[in-house]
Amino acid sequence: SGTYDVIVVGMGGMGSAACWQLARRGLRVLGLERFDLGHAMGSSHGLNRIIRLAYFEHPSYVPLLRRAYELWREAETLTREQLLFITGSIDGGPEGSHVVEGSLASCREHNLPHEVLTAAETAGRFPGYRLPEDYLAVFQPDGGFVASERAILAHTGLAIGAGATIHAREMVREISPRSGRVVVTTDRASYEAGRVIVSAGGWISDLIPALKGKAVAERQVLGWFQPKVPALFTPERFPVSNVLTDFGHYYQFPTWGIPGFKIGLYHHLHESGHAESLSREPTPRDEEILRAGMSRLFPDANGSTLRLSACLFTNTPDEHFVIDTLPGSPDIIVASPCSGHGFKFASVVGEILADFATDKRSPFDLSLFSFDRLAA
Ligand code: PYC
Repeated sequence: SGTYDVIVVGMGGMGSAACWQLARRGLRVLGLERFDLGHAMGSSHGLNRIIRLAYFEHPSYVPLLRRAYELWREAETLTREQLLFITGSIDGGPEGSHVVEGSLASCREHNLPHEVLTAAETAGRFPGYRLPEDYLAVFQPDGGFVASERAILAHTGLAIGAGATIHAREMVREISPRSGRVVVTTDRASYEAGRVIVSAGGWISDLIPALKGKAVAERQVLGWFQPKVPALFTPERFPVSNVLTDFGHYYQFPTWGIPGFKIGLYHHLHESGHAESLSREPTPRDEEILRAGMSRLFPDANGSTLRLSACLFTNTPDEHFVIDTLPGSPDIIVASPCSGHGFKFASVVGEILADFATDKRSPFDLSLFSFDRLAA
């Protein structure tokens, strides 16, 4: 048992960053994680996640991204570990598709350096890419990837260094507001805090019932393959990308860490359900669907399988995040249904959550992420 200023439930990308940001402000912080720290059951394993400024999902993410880059760099300086790797990013698809147009809208609204390339120009410049001939690619030089597994450990280390207490292998059963405080009951003890941040990813609706049916876990599979022409898929020659095609929305990374080309298919096989019910065991069908995209878009990567790994998206109906206080319980702060595109923001979301928990007005427009919109 114990009393804290803030308890953070879920030590993934967002939770670990929030613990650091709160502890560095001098607050008494407890971070709770039901699995091991840096586990492979959630949404951040598989070494890295894309970061990109040309945000096709909506231009209002761009100011958050700028701050996210700064905070990733600050964490790197403090931990002396590289977390951010810049390769450039590509958003590809048919002219007029939401990936290409959305990316351009963010570039134009926020004055981001970018180039629009034809498929032939893309292949000339980045020869791992073989986009269909009538496709366009928006190249933005600031894109790249965040070392997500490393980042969770780095944020947690910074949090501990700043005085936070972290308990892994402790499962939260209940979060209940009680006379101006919040009581958190776990399978081991019960704690009290002024504020509770719930960043429990795929498990969030178990703890926040108002999110049932609005934050739904989805199985996602990532694959690493031995490239047939390895030199085309190094971080120097292969920008990260999202490519929308009529056979799926694929996203890919250069070789890094695991010595293979990494590829995923957005919404994979559309398998949604409770986080516990979704298989983490990859199947031949998972591999087949990744190869279907790789063989057409990146044929020189399409070699033998090195690793397949299942993780979770936690999807809202409009695929925007939830970062807000819980309606009717202002001491409970909710963050994490990030619909598969949240990790890159973890650093800035940690800061935003710390602002919420300390009644500091966030400098960002967060209206896209309000809880209330989910009721509509
Ligand atoms: O943020 O680029 C991204 C991404 C691709 C797939 C999931 N997230």
